[in-house]
This record gives sequence, structure tokens and C-alpha cells, in this order.
Amino acid sequence: MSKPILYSFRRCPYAMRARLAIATSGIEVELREVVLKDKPQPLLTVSPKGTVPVLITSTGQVIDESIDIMYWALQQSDPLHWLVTTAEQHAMTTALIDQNDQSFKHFLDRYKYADRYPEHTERYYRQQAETTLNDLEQKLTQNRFLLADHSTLADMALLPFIRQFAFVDKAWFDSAPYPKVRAWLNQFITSDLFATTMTKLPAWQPNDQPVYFPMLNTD
Ligand SMILES: N[C@@H](CCC(=O)N[C@@H](CS)C(=O)NCC(=O)O)C(=O)O
Repeated sequence: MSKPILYSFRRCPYAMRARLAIATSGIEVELREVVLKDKPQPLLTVSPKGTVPVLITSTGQVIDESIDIMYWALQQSDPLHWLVTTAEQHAMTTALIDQNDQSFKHFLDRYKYADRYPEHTERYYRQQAETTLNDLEQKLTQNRFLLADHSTLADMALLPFIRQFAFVDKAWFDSAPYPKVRAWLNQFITSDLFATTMTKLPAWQPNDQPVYFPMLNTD
């Protein structure tokens, strides 16, 4: 049976969360790196909405939402116990992802590209996004990770976005009143798992030899 195919874009935080779950699960996929300004026709044919990540399973099912790809991978194999078990944890996971993908992402984009949104200042957009950072700082005061003392899907779904936020103005972030968020982000960006998911690849062309992900270290 052919391997699942993942259309991805290295720097996209949604694609990152999908790659993180796939790498953790140990499932091997064919990775097709996409240039967002020049999306390949086979991608648009299976998912006309034209966002990445998109996964095509071995049986031809198309999954074109990053969170669904995370669940698809982890439901097959979850060696690090990223899937939570209690109803309360499920509800918290969903609430954290909703807050991230709606409000936080909205203000993150405006903070990052403040010159394109002159209605407000960069500082205003950052302050709006900080509502989320305050919530995360509270949660990380209660547990080492957002929901428990180990990473779960919620951490991995949010961290790629928090990373983007941190790097808009790293000097500010490094002295902002979010020490727990900073430590949480730092252990993520220095992890082998993160490095595995950030391998650079040339843009995929239809006649290319397949490139498999994760790339296993053969040393
Ligand atoms: N809700 C989608 C959002 C994915 C998304 O917006 N991805 C961006 C890249 S980070 C994209 O593909 N945008 C389309 C474009 O820029 O043309 C998901 O979670 O997978």
C-alpha cells in the first residue's frame, strides 16, 4: 500500500503541528513541500480550499485541517501520550486550540505585519495577543505543560504559534513577564523533535522521487 502523502510548508505553524504529531506517532509519510504562491495542481484537486497541511491517507481519504491530521496520527500511535483522557482535559484542549486559532492568530498576524494593519499600533496588537499569553502563563504555573506534567496535543498545537509571536520582537519577549511560557517555548525549540520537523526541503515537483518524513537519522 502506498504511504500517506502530506502537503506541507516548512514555516507554516499549522503544518508544523501536523508534522509534530506525525513524527511522534512514528508514521512515515511522503512529504511534499509546497510554495504557497504556486500551489501544485494535485494539491488543489484534492483540497480546493488551498491551505496546508493536507494529508492523503493510504486509502485516499483527504484530511485538510491540521488538528484532524494530529488526531489521525495520534489515534494510530501515541507513544508519548499526547492524547488526553478525561472529559475535562478534552474540553480544555479544544478551548485552548479555539483561542489560539481564532483570537491569538488574528492578533499575531497583525502584530507581525503591523504596517499592513495601520488602524492600530504594533503595541496594541501585541497587547491583545498577550491575553492568551497570560492564560498560558497561568496554566504553566499549575503544571509543567499546559494540561499535565508532560506534553499533550494542546502544547504541540499551540507552540508553533507562540514561537512566531516570540520572534516578532525577541528582545521584548525575553524580558516580558512570561517566564513559564519562555521556558516552555525554549524546551520545545531546542528539542530533537522540533529539529526533526524543521528539515529544509526543496519545493515538490510532480515527477520528483518521493521524500519521506520523518527523515530518520541513520548514523
Ligand atoms: N485551518 C487550517 C489553516 C491552515 C492555513 O491557513 N495554512 C496557511 C499557511 S500557514 C495556508 O495554507 N494559507 C493559504 C495561502 O497562504 O495561500 C488548518 O488548521 O489546517
